[in-house]
Amino acid sequence: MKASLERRNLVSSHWGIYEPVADPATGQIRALRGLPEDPDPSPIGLAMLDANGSPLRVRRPAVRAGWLDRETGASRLDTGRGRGRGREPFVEVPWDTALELVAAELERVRTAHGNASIFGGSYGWSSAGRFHHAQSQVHRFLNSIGGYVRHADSYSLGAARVLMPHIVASMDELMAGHHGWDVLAAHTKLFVSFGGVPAKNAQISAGGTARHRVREGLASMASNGCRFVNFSPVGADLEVPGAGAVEWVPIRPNTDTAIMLALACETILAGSHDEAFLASHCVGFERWRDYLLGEADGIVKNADWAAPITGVPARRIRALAAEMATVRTLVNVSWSVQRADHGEQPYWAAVALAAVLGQIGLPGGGFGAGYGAVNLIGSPERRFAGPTLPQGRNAVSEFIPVARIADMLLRPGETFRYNGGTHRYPDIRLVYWAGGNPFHHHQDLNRLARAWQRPETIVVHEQVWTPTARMADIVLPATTTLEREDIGYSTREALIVAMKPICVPPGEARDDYTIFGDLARRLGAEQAFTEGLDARAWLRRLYEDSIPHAAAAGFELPPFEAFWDAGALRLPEPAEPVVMLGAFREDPHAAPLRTPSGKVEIHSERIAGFALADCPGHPVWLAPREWLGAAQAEAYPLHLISDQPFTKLHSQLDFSSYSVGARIKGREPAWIHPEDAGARGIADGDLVRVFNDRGACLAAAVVTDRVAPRVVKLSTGAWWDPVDPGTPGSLDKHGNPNVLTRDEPASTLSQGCAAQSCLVQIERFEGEAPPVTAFELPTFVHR
Ligand SMILES: Nc1nc2c(c(=O)[nH]1)N[C@H]1C(S)=C(S)[C@@H](COP(=O)(O)OP(=O)(O)OC[C@H]3O[C@@H](n4cnc5c(=O)[nH]c(N)nc54)[C@H](O)[C@@H]3O)O[C@H]1N2
Ligand SMILES: Nc1nc2c(c(=O)[nH]1)N[C@H]1C(S)=C(S)[C@@H](COP(=O)(O)OP(=O)(O)OC[C@H]3O[C@@H](n4cnc5c(=O)[nH]c(N)nc54)[C@H](O)[C@@H]3O)O[C@H]1N2
Ligand SMILES: [Mo]
Repeated sequence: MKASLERRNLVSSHWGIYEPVADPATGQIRALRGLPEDPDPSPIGLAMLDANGSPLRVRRPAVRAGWLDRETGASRLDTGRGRGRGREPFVEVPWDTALELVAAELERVRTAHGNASIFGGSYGWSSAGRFHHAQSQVHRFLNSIGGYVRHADSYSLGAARVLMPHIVASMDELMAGHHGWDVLAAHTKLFVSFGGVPAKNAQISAGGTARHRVREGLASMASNGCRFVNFSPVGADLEVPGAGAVEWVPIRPNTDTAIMLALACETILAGSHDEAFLASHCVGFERWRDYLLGEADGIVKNADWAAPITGVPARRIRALAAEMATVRTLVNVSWSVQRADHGEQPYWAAVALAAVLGQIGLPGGGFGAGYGAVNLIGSPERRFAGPTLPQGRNAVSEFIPVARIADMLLRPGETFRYNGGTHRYPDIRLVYWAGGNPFHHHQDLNRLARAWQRPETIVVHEQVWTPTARMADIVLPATTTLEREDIGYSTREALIVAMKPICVPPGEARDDYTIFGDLARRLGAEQAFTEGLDARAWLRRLYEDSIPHAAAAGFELPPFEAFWDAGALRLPEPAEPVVMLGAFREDPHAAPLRTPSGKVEIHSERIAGFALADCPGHPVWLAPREWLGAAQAEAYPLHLISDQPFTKLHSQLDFSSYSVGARIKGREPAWIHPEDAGARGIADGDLVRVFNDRGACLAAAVVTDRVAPRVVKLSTGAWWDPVDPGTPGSLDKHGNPNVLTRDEPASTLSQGCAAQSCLVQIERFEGEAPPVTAFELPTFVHR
């Protein structure tokens, strides 16, 4: 079967694939529009074009004044070296000067301290395009000069990525393997979700969505008679057209595990568990059953036990358990529930509950891990990895779990546990970031700001003056996807796009590849990095290297020229519907899982062997350190949910008209329940101060009963905007929830991001509010 050429001119982005619209008179591109065949294009990407020419673009290489002085000997490296970050002005310098400075500094650091003193993790979403993917580029570059300290896992799925391979399958395998929406529509009668199926999140898929499927998928399930039960602190997480399709059960945040334990316990007490499936496809059921029935601790984990923990009435849990045992049921957990203290537990409990129901591997039954998290989940399209840039070999073995960056900077030499092993934090002298925004994404930003003072040098490639760029020593201006050639493709989508530039780079912005190529030459690694190829030659190489993978996926790709000339390629329709773990269900001996036993591990000998108090050998209820049941809830009686934003991808395009237009009084909206607002004299639209011991930010109240009482929802995405950057505890004027979140791991198993375990207080903001300055340029001085 052949992929078919389509003669089109398309723009690919994380928000989807768009068509540029040219002015008929001038031929100039003046707007973007959604793909005509996409039933639900995302409005976010439409703003990409106007944001491209923003005054916030980094136009020339810039160096922090204090860092330059240090270079010329005016200040010493070892005295308060990073204190000026985010405070001092920048000096713009010519490209040659900037490249000389960066190359010399890399050379000095690697010679004096070794490559294990360079942190190059560069976490973040970069941009669409398989070649100019900034994070891949920086990794390849640093590998070519001797390696760097990398990061493991992601903020998205820190706990799940470590846990799931031990008990069922890797997250990559599962993400590609979810039942297709067509399978759900045909078979699923009851869809029980923890954290919803947020269509707002499925606007996104890394690389370029051709068809946004979540709303149509949910609608076709509902019209086939599926009912939805959504345990969530936020009702808006699951919206399906049609009256009565969704039952929202408000739940106390971070208590999902208790509901799942109770559902399993009630199923077992009723004798409705699937003993045959548990015996043939699972190990460790008896150990878990004993725990659920309270054999050791005398506590039966039934519905009456779960009710006071979760705030969900016992009879609702019991009735649901009875229903789940009789109809084709899917248990879905959002990614957010594992981004919490003990985040492994709801994932393990969901798998174990699905095992008790005995529907794993049946069409439309079992468990799901993130329907709605990104458009990829539930895609019926072919499985093809697509063209990928080889990153080379990293000669440095040191790494950190991604969300431990502040710990690494603050505690060099100290040990940490990870996935059963013990490792040591390296001593970082130089931080290199391209394609991410840690001063948006990391928890407890005031703590990160302190940790960030420690390295000797921080280099950032950026398109715009983000908070992270402002906190750097050397900022190099990067191009955007609209300004360069690339190949756009998102896994499990049907279109591969030949991305052609539609804008001219502003100022002196350069491609990350060009920048790294120039640095590699200065450091004697040009051949290793570029292999003598220019960007176009790389596109051809990546494309041609993917031809055998396409063949393995059952289709043929045309020659590169034909693809490039036509502009787009459509992959053939998939051969068969995707049924998650169907082959394993059919024959667990012929298609075993890659777990130690080859089966679903309800109890894991391996994890039990790690002897971790915060992640024992089977799913358990462990109260989070910070939740509404904790002692701190007296001072901070509201649980903060910092979810993904509706109007942008993380911090990207925060300054766009679309994102700014959704602000209230220039601040990020904070959803609060009418009872909680009323008790505090807060009216809809009021400016509020959200605070705890770690920090405070301004936001604007949206008073709504779409959040549960005692829950505040403040989405991520606002560029951190402290009154006094660099001063711990400084008020953030814009509404970035990460000034409030805790910088503690989910557990010592995964060390995953646990942003969703966070308590706050909120009050009306009285008086004159300081203006938002996040979208002003930093100060520049001439030298
Ligand atoms: N528009 C948009 N879409 C995105 C992104 C974006 O930035 N913007 N980011 C993308 C990325 S990188 C990722 S990793 C995914 C993340 O996907 P998710 O992690 O699933 O997304 P969130 O929006 O953080 O959370 C989904 C919902 O879970 C609920 N929730 C939070 N805590 C709890 C809890 O303790 N229990 C229960 N039952 N529910 C809870 C919240 O109400 C929240 O609205 O989203 C992707 N999609
Ligand atoms: N409280 C809380 N915090 C969270 C989360 C949460 O749920 N709650 N979610 C977490 C999750 S799941 C994620 S994925 C992270 C998001 O992590 P972030 O790092 O915040 O993600 P982005 O905003 O996508 O950052 C990408 C940056 O790269 C830049 N960039 C884009 N393209 C290019 C390019 O071609 N070259 C260069 N040099 N730069 C480029 C963009 O301008 C942008 O600044 O946030 C995490 N933080
Ligand atoms: Mo993510």
